[in-house]
Amino acid sequence: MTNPIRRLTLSALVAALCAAPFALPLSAHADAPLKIGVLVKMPEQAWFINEEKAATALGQKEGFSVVNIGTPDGEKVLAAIDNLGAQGAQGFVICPPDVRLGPAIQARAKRYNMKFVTVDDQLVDSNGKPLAGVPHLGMSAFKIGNQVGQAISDEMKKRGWKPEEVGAIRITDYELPTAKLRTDGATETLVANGFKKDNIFDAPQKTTDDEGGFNAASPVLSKHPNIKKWVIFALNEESVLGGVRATEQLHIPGTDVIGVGINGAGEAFAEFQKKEPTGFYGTIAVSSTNHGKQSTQNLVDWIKSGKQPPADTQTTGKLMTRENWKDVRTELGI
Ligand code: FCA
Repeated sequence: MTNPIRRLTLSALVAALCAAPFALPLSAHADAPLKIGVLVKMPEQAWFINEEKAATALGQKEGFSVVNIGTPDGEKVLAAIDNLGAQGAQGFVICPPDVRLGPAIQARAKRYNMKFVTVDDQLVDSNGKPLAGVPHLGMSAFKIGNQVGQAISDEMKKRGWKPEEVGAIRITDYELPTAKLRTDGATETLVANGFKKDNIFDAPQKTTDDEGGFNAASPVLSKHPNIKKWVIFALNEESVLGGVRATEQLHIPGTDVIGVGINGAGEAFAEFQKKEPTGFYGTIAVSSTNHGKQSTQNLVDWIKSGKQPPADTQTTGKLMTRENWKDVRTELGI
């Protein structure tokens, strides 16, 4: 059997050699300019690209450097922390690929004496409770979900849809607490506005992106060919767009679909710029720029002053549609 301690030491050494062959030894970093990492679970998603950009821009303005690393799984997260440690980084902002990595991430950060904060997805401990001592910044998930439900209800009314003829595809990720809160919030408001509970169908997703949304929604649609009008909601607009693409594949007209997402990033903008409206009606936009900037600022202040950031900061959102998306985008600085 390999000695785990020896293996860890070796892997840290290898990471150090590969990542920063010219880096100074750890002890010499005390006076070096501040360096931090930004680790995101889906580096290809517009939301996370914006967050990284905002962190980098803040660093340029305030004189610290930012290393952006895509970390789609647990192994990549731990390797990224080793890499950062070898480079003498003093902390990182992370949106983890799995919130249950909490204790593992905390242990690895401690090894390098690094501070870290979470953004968007809050890490949990072995009991499923928010990881203590790790400041978090994320959406006010349930309330934003309520806004999704309200936007769908308002648009259903505007189109004169009768509740009994409409089905809902609820694209879910119940392993991610913020995702569950968002879809629970949407459900609560829909039902309060008269949506039929029995007409809400769960579509569990494997990944929180377009593909995950498409693959989750398709079987629900094929199971209910008698339902002609659909509303679609999920934790984010990428998943909802996947669901909308699934309705298009079955030739359900866009006028018979009301999809409302969450995020307000690049994909929604592209959709709003299409000549003809699609089934993607709108999205609750939240400022990804602010998420990236504020969480980075919190971390850097903490490193510099020793003052721990607030335990849980919750941000708000605004409905963005084809009609107002440019204004909302400017307003939120996205
Ligand atoms: C989660 C989602 C992202 C974004 C973020 C704020 O991480 O997967 O799309 O909504 O929360």
